[in-house]
Amino acid sequence: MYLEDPNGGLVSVQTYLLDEEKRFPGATGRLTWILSAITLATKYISARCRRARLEDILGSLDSENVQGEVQQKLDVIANETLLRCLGSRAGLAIVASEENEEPIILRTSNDPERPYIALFDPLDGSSNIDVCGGVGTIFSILAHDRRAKPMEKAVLQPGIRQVAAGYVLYGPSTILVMTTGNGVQMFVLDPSIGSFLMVEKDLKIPKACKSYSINEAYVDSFPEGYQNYLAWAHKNGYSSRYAGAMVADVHRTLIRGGVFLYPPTQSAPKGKLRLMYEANPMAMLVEQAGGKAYSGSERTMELQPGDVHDRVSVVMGSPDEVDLVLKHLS
Ligand code: AHM
Ligand code: MG
Repeated sequence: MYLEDPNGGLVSVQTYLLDEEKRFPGATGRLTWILSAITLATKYISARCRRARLEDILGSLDSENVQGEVQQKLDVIANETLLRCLGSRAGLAIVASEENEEPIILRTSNDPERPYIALFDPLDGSSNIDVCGGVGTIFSILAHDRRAKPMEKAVLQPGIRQVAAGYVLYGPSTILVMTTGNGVQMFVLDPSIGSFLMVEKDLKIPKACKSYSINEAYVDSFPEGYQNYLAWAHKNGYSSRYAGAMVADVHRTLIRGGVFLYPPTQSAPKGKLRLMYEANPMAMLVEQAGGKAYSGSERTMELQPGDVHDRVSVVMGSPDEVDLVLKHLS
């Protein structure tokens, strides 16, 4: 059910953001304008995902992305859509995508009118689209650091410096979950009016839930602590849920509780997921909802990235469940 404002009006994502701006007397509206580029792009991506089979845009291309991974046709469409929508917005100095080798500098001048950086994973879990499974877009907004030299290095900031983060899940409905550092809000796209409407304000993750989300097929190549945790969970009445798309798995974890894990493996010794495009924005959401997010023994959002495509291990979710995992890792 839609939430209403005190006057009985619907709360769209734009209404919410304009209201949020009022909390900051000096607000310029630039962040709102950037976030509205993301809602525009994701509405378009949502429509393309829904028609993917009909438009023959399922499956992979012959090309690989910067990380040597096969690109899906929709990866490329989603990436171009976000770059097009964000690239024209005043307020952005740099845009970085999981699909592009280098961050894109939108203005080489250190223009003070462009105080933000946007990073995104355009279509996370994209191979799920072929089987009509959930996929999503993940985004992170940082304040631009104009002192950085060369300028691309300005993106290399720890997650605690994010000013906004969120994801859009393209599932049975299209859902936007986001934070600007003042709690987590959830919106559902009403396709009949083309607008994201608020359905939950200040979302909180359950404190505990006996559920874990992990690709357990790799158990033999996880470090011992994760193997011990899983053996302990088996004996203690846990259930397992894994969609294979981080957005879908973290969304379920936020709503139902539990823990989402992607440990280091022999083939990905640092972990598979990307710190800046996936782990940090999800960590900000989970923490803002009252949960915890760690990479090994370190809080994910305190890690200093060395490269924009850095990978990390991930343990995030309900605070009590994350503590139980960490206990087995120590
Ligand atoms: P992608 O960004 O290339 O789609 O990869 C990230 C995805 C995540 O959505 C998901 O959690 C993970 O890869 C699944 O990996 P695996 O198939 O190894 O379980
Ligand atoms: Mg991804």
